[in-house]
Amino acid sequence: MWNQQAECLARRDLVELQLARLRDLLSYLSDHVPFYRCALERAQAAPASIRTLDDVARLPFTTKSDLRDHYPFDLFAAPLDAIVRIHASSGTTGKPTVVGYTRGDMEVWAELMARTLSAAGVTSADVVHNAYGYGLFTGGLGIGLGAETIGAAVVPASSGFTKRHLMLMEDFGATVLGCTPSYGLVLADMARELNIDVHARLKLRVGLMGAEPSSEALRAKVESQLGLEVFDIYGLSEIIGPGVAVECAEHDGLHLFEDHFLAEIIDPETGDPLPDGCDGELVLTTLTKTGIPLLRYRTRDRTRLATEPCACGRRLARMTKVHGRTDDMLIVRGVNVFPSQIEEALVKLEGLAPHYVILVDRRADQLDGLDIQVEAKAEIYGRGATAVDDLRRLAQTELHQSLGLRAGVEVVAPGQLDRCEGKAVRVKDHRTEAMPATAQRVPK
Ligand code: DLL
Repeated sequence: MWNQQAECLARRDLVELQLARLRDLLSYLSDHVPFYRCALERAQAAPASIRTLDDVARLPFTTKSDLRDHYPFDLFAAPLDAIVRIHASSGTTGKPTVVGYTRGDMEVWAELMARTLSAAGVTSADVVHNAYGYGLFTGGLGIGLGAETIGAAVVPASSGFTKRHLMLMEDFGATVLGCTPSYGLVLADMARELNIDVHARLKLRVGLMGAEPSSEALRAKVESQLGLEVFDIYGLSEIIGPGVAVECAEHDGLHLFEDHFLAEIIDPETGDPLPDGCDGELVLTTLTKTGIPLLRYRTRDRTRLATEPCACGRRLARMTKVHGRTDDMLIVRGVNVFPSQIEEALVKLEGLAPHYVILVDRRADQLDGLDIQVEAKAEIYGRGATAVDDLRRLAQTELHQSLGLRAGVEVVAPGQLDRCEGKAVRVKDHRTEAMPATAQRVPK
């Protein structure tokens, strides 16, 4: 264990620590973030009035749209000259959700990532091939930070170039692979296609795989094909990035780093807290962050919490694998995509009618496919194939720019797509059909 004292703290002591940190957080937010000062005043939630952790239910929630409404820096609690890193993830409009880290936050993140990697059995003797994207996404830099903190050798390979990953992993003797579970399968399939005997030529033993929901069936496949043990890692950029929760060798839920994050499960419809063991939406409060601390952040991820001690010795609560979302966010090839972003990109183009369908499926190469069918306006369609094809290419470029992801576009004749009575069914996600009900990827 990287930090035995924190991870094995008796629950009574942990609750006391969380309560003290929560009160400090409330004072800090009132002093530094006008948005929270007003929200806490409205809720009449002075720090001293928070006597037990149950009182957290009186505090206001924070949502992704609060971050969007305060784009880019208005929810930051620290001035820009104290911020040393900025990350972002996609929001429901073209504007991303932005987070800033102070030096202290980077230290906390390094510690939590070291704890994450240690829980998966990574040590300074390992070579960590990191195929998560480096950039605004927190995956690449976060995993890299943890590996360096532990003293492992990190290979910042970043995403893409599947064949090159296989070559580097073999040549550098990688023992740990970091990537999304779906990309793990892509690597395994590519190895098979190239006749690379993974078990003989690669030394992989641990997979750090998260950033998207995955089933136990997918885990088993990746484990047998790549010859490694998969550890599910969970996190979100708004809270810190990866480093929120991780599986230990027991693989009986993901340990949540509760000394830094206060977790609740709520009913997504009513917002009411639910008892341990109930399925609902995970809500997280950052207890130690100073750059952009968040109070009761609605993750929209569905899971359950258990607080019984784990056989590994950790006393931290465990969450079950995330098995869905309470909003319509899709995760396509590891990228968060909101249907509203697609609609916005399409309606910008004069020649298109506002009738479209979003199709998501798993292609033969195991990567997620994203295709959009959209109707042309009659006057454009009447101009013939070249005009329609020009429009298709324009739509493809617009979508690529807005989503940061390539999507196939088919421009169809006016009136060709089904019209729905009532709510339009815009998203057809065929990936869910191949998954057990407990591990659906989307709609989440
Ligand atoms: O995905 C952070 C991360 C990077 C986690 C690398 C693990 C590994 P975002 O891009 O902000 O951050 O996306 C966060 O992804 O709310 C979940 O819906 C989903 N997600 C993340 N990890 C898991 C997981 C990163 N292990 C959103 N299982 C979250 C299921 C996950 N869903």
